[in-house]
Amino acid sequence: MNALLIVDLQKDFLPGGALATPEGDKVVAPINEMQDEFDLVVASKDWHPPDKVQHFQKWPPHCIQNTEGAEFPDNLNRENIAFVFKKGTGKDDDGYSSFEAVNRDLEAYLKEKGVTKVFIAGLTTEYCVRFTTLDALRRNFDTYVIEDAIEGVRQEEGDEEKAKKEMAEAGAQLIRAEEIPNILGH
Ligand code: VGL
Repeated sequence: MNALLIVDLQKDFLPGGALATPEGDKVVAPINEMQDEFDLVVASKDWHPPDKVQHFQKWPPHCIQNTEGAEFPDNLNRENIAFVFKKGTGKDDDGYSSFEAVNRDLEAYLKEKGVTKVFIAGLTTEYCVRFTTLDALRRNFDTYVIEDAIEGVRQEEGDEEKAKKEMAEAGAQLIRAEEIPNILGH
């Protein structure tokens, strides 16, 4: 079994949002198109309480529970999303990795369904995509990062490249969306 994991594709991370990636809106169309390829589609959301402590000293307040900024973009196809894993819900955690979700255990969920291959798309390359990918590898999933379906927050020049290199060196396969059918044997 294979799964697509859509990481933190939320309005606050899109251009105009509270913690915008400059080109985050570019990933929505490819993510819509690729969903049919997978046995399972799941998503994660950054889901912070308003009184979050340390994380909101590092970052402008974003993805606050039950606010518009925490919603998926209106043009994202949500029909196939089997479950939304919410993380960053504590007062003190950064909650960068989707595997930190507290409403359901992502690793157990995927393993119960027999998923061995995890394909990662979404936002942001340097933080939640990176931490989620490294955690997927630690949990022994065959882990693919879809390069044309992720975008960086680009705080510093070179951060995105550094993040991609770190993911590749840890064992992730960096692929392009057009390679997915081939990898899945379709
Ligand atoms: C993220 C920065 C701060 C992310 C979350 O979703 O990648 N980045 N919080």
